[in-house]
Amino acid sequence: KNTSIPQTKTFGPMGSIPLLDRDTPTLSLSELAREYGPIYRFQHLGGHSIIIVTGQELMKELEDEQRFDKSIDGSLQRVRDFAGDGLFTSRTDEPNWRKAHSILMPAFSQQAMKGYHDMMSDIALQLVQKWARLNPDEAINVPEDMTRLTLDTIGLCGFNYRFNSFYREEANPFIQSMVRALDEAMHATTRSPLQSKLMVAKRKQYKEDIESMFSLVDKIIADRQQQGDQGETDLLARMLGAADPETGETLDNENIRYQMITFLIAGHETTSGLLSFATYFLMKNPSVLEKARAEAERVISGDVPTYQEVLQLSYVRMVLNESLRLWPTAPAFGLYAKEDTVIGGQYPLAQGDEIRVILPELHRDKEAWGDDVDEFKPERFADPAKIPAHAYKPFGNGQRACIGMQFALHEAVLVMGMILKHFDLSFNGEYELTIKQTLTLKPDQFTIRPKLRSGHVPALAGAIQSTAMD
Ligand code: FDE
Repeated sequence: KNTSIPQTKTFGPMGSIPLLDRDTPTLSLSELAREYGPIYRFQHLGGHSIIIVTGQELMKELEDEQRFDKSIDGSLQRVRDFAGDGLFTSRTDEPNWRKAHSILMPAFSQQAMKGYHDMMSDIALQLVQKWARLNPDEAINVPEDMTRLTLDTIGLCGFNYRFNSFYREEANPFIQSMVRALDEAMHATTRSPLQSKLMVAKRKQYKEDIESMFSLVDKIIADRQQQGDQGETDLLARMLGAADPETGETLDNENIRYQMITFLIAGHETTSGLLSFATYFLMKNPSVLEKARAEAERVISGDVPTYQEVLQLSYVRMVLNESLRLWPTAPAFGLYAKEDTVIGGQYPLAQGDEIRVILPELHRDKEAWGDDVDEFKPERFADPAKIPAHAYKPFGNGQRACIGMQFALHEAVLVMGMILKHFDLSFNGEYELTIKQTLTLKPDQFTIRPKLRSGHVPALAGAIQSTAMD
């Protein structure tokens, strides 16, 4: 028997929008799930509605790719203004999705991480050396430094380009444009068309930001094409050279531009948020911190872990997994029904219905995780067979899941291992966790005082040596 889906309160033409905190819409949707349950209909502007899902039983059904596919609506549709038909923002039926997916999958395999390891170490050392050289009264803004790290890492591994963010006080101009454009893409969806028209200055800024992103990446592409193949093994080399095994075609320059912007967006905000939350959780949970540190000390022989040692940091990896459970930094993904169907044995969906899976709530489903859902317990991930897969989707689902997962985890384990080995961490005064949302989540205003544990500043010489011994 069919039941209708619970529906949120509405406010005339504004629909249910007034129920959202515009700066943290995903957190508001999480809270509404506590009121309306694991499935509810949220009324958007102009009679458009989306179905919010936050429970594992329903998620299990949404995994069926015969009936559901990734949807590109709302903010993602806006992000297409600058990420075009790149992997993240293309529909599954657009030719460039499958083409780029086949061409780029090998570049993100566990095996491929060997090729990025030294570049990742290079940037990780920049962070560690900065922290090692602080004066005793200086504090570090964690999300800011993690963003420097992750942006520089994807820049170097992706395009052999150095943003050199550790040499700048202000965020790199490219990042300023990107952050503003993402912020605009998020906020624009909760504005009426009239409100948007009135925001002339915002629109002008948005246009300029997009142009400046395009001009940076187009220049990198042009420079590389001019210079010719010099044996680079980065993503750009693969995009310029590799052909799709199915069609024999390569990616065109416009699509490469979109992929580069996509990797810069997807590869740095999400991973920097992950590292920031993980740092926070370690500091809040001293017994976890001690266990992770003991592992880092046992496993990492030099100043910088080798590729093999990163694979051995399994507890650190569990810490990151648990951090992604409580605060998945890409906090939601969208699907649509490909046909009329029923889910949960009772909720009818019409073809084209839009669904949004809200991860912070899904990851707190008590039926899946137990009553201690709000506690930080990396041990939940000790046995892969015991992870409730339908209630854990920090990297999305199915064929449209994150292509950068191994990349993000290798980078994050490497850096966390080094931080654990080399620093004692303390909060810079009182800190109460608050969440900042752009399209991704991060801890807001989170500052710490790292203190070098030995008198010795970790050095690149150690890194080269330890890699050579591998
Ligand atoms: C994707 C992704 C996802 C899905 C989304 C949807 O569905 O909408 C998710 C959830 C994610 N991703 C998440 C994440 C987290 C982290 C830390 C990350 N992520 C990282 C990264 C890095 C890189 C490079 C990346 N990432 C990338 C990416 C891409 C390209 C994508 C799309 C795919 C397809 O094909 O679709 C993603 N990522 Fe991520």
